[in-house]
Amino acid sequence: MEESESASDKPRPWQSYHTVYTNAKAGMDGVDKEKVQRVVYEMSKGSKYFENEERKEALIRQKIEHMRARAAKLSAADLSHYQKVADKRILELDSTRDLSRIWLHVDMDAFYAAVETLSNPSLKGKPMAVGSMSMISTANYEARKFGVRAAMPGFIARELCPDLIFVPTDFKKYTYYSDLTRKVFWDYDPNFMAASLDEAYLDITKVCEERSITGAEIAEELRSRVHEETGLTCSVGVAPNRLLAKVCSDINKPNGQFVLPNDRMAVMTFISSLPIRKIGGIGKVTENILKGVFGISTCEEMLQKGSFLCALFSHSSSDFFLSVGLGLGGTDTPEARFRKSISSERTFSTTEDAALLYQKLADIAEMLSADMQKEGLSGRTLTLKLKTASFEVRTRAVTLQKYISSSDDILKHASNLLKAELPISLRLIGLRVSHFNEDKGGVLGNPTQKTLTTFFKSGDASRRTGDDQRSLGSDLSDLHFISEKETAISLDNNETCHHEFGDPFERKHLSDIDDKNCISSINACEMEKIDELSSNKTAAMVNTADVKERTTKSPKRDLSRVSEDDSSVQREPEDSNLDRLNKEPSTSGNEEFFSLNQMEMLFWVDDYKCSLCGAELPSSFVEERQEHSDFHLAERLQEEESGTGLSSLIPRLRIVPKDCSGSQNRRKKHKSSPKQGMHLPIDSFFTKKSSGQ
Ligand code: TTP
Ligand code: MG
Repeated sequence: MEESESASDKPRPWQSYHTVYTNAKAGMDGVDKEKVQRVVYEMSKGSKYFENEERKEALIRQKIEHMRARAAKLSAADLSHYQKVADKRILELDSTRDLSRIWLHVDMDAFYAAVETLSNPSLKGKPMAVGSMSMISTANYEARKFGVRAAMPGFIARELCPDLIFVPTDFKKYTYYSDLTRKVFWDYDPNFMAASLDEAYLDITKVCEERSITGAEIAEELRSRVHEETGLTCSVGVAPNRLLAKVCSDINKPNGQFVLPNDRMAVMTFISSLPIRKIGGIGKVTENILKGVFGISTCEEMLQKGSFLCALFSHSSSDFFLSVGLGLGGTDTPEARFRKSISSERTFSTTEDAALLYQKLADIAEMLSADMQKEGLSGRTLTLKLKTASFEVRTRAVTLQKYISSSDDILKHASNLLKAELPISLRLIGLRVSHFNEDKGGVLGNPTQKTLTTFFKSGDASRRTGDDQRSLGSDLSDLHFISEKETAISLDNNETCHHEFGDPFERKHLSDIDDKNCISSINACEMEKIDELSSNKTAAMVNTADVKERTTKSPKRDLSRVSEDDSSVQREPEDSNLDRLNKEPSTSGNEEFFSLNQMEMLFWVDDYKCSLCGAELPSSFVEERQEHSDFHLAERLQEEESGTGLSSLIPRLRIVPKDCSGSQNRRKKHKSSPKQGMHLPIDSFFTKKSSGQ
């Protein structure tokens, strides 16, 4: 009894040490969380990385105290006033609820790991991770049982799971499989929004209506089609908006689905007990602050604490929190004015009757023409999409001398395209017109560029971003359509599309508060600082865009201009954080900060590879990217301290041991950390690696 008491009295410092990789992912429910935290803590302890994490934690604690003090100062009259403000805002927000759309979020299961297992079936059933000793991209579900997960340094993962097999990343392979999945997504929503290589948002409202079929049935069908096409499994969430659909896709992972009906009560019940961290846009810092200051753990509590939220946060942040409490999220589809194409398609019972096929074509041409005329569009490229009885998808396109919009013109050229394919047995015909007449159609020459410029200049970044995002959504889907055979282009563009998702609150919230950027999130909580932060951020973004511009010269990149510009926005967290690190007064007074110039060296080559070490980290993994830049920050500090200084600023590819058996690394570990005994300080690992090059 005495013994157990003293054991439980022992300090457990690891309990308050959280990094992105101590946060559970799907498949980690039964994991001994405390053990993982302890291992991570002990292996990081004493390193600069660790110190940096602790510094961030200290800033959060400071922020929490500061906000608590501000909350305590609110008088009864203040609170009653803000309660009225909150009640009014809740009603207003609730009145914007749109239950008319059905959104589907699809996310591949253990994507990179599953692809690797497909090409090497001997990996099946064994714990494995894709990545290297310094960084893991993902782990399969067997490895997750040990607490191993994406973004975790590989040497920590091996400590948690000594039998872990490491497989190096092969991005081309993942791109190939991603493209196969996208062909399936396209069939359900040609304007689908790819959020990363392995995830996408689809508006399935139309397909459900046309086929008189439920969202659940579409989800089943889509999952089995993805499996047929790729041999991989995915999980799906169906909900009235994108924010909820994403939460839902994670519920029955792997190889499962969860449907939230388009019903207000169902949404409110669902959201009532949902932990806030499950919401995209609420990361570690926001979670800590909301919990620490207001005791908010579930989405419903956002509404209960509405008066405090309205009193202490900016409008956009409090709007975001309240809409989370109401289960609201983005439901809109790309706006026509930014469209680069317009399409119409029809699915029918398989037929090879040519007369019937021409009749279908005429109907579709009629519908398309009507839509185009409604929006005042005319275009020069006509694309015919056919899906054969055996589900093969073919596209045929023609670019004309003149712009067309009438059903007669559309039908004439579409018939020529179809004629060349006959005889054929089809189950779907689609027509798409692109290459719009800019004078007539109100479509900007380069909408993305213009809107991004506006974004940079704008003080009202959140609203503008919403517009940008929409423009990206439609541009990208268009390119995706055109480029069924041009994987690289389609990938680049779809890859960036994740900006689209989320409502304006979410975006604004992400840029202000999320823990992908500890420093900005802390400042963001102070309403008075928000504007200043936006302008810092803007400067950092422009700066990075320049860097990127200078480093991407290949002709192909021009085609993916959309993604380049956009990626500057994606890098915003790292850069703005680093920029701010430079400008923020240090809390301890004697901390070292890197100059922006130095940290500009860290950017994402082709939008997924770290310029400093070559680690592959897709842009949608905002938090993980933040962790990764912190990783380099700590590395720099370590090198500066040990005298290697600026040499580390030269971009290089980290040499990852081919043999991942770990013996070599273990030797290094012991050698490099004699005082630590069992522990491997992260920096020793870095130092060893650097010196080994
Ligand atoms: P996720 O969808 O987050 O993870 P996953 O598909 O491996 O597993 P699951 O969805 O079943 O939970 O990420 C998709 C891919 O993106 C992942 O396979 C590898 C890559 N990735 C990274 O490269 N680094 C990261 O930090 C993360 C989280 C993912
Ligand atoms: Mg996934």
